[in-house]
Amino acid sequence: MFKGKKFLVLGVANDMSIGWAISQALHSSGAELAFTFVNEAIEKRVRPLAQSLGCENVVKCDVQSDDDLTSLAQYIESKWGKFDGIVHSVAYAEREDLKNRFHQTTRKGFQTALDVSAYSLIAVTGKLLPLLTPNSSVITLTYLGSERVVTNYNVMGVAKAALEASVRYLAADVGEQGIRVNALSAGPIKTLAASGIPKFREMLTHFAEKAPLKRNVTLEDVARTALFYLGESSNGITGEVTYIDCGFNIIGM
Ligand code: NAD
Ligand code: 0WE
Repeated sequence: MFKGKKFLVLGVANDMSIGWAISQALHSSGAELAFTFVNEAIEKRVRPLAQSLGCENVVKCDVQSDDDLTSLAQYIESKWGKFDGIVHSVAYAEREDLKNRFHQTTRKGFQTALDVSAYSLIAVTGKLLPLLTPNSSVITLTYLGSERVVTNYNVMGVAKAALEASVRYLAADVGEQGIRVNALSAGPIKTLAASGIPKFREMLTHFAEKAPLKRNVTLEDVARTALFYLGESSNGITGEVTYIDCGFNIIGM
């Protein structure tokens, strides 16, 4: 289905990452991949994972660095020339901002969360735009905390609101080049980004009790929907935020 197609994946940290689940699904469907890492600690995990798919395309990109974004574009151009899509699976807020009261969010914490988690989608898409083929697809990962208050999600909720709005403005902007931009809003999954979040286990239990499907969301659930949005099955869809949440968001009481 994706034979001969090439996708860049940002945000694989380990074998539990949502980005990795999407990468495995893409690989199984015949796609060629490239991966980025933010620092050396993550590089040590990403390289072996990439190699397990027979992939040598691994490059540093801290999305807070304009130089890294420029060298990422140069790397992709040298390896591939043109390519077919981007999986943006990156988010970060300072730990204190996911623990303190929301009114204690610092200017620095706000800037970091919004820069890494929202602006990076604009920057990455913009830098790579000349290399994206017509009919290519960009996806990003978001969370319900953008539109509903989720205890402790705090400034990340503000960042995800900015990310989802950016998806709409990007979709409107790059649509004339035949490029689509969509967000997948996943329910809670125990990944690295979820580790160390107080009471995450309890959140998963609550979610599985309340969600219409009476279970938690799996990495495979997200990966399957990601393939739909990355491929031609979704050719008429852009600027959307799609829930992959076992129906959790529809419940009032
Ligand atoms: P993860 O920790 O595996 O992935 C987050 C990635 O962001 C890591 O690879 C990390 O290295 C990367 N990153 C952080 N700062 C960066 C920077 N400055 N430059 C480049 N990369 C940077 O966790 P995950 O749960 O797979 O998260 C992936 C995406 O899914 C995030 O956008 C997250 O908000 C979103 N999401 C997660 C859940 C969940 O419950 N796990 C639910 C909905 C949405
Ligand atoms: O987007 C996320 C997590 C994003 C995240 C996680 C961390 C933990 C480690 C961003 N930055 C950091 N910084 C760190 O230092 N999710 C959707 C998962 C998540 O995180 C929560 C959640 C859910 C769900 C935090 C509080 C409440 C719910």
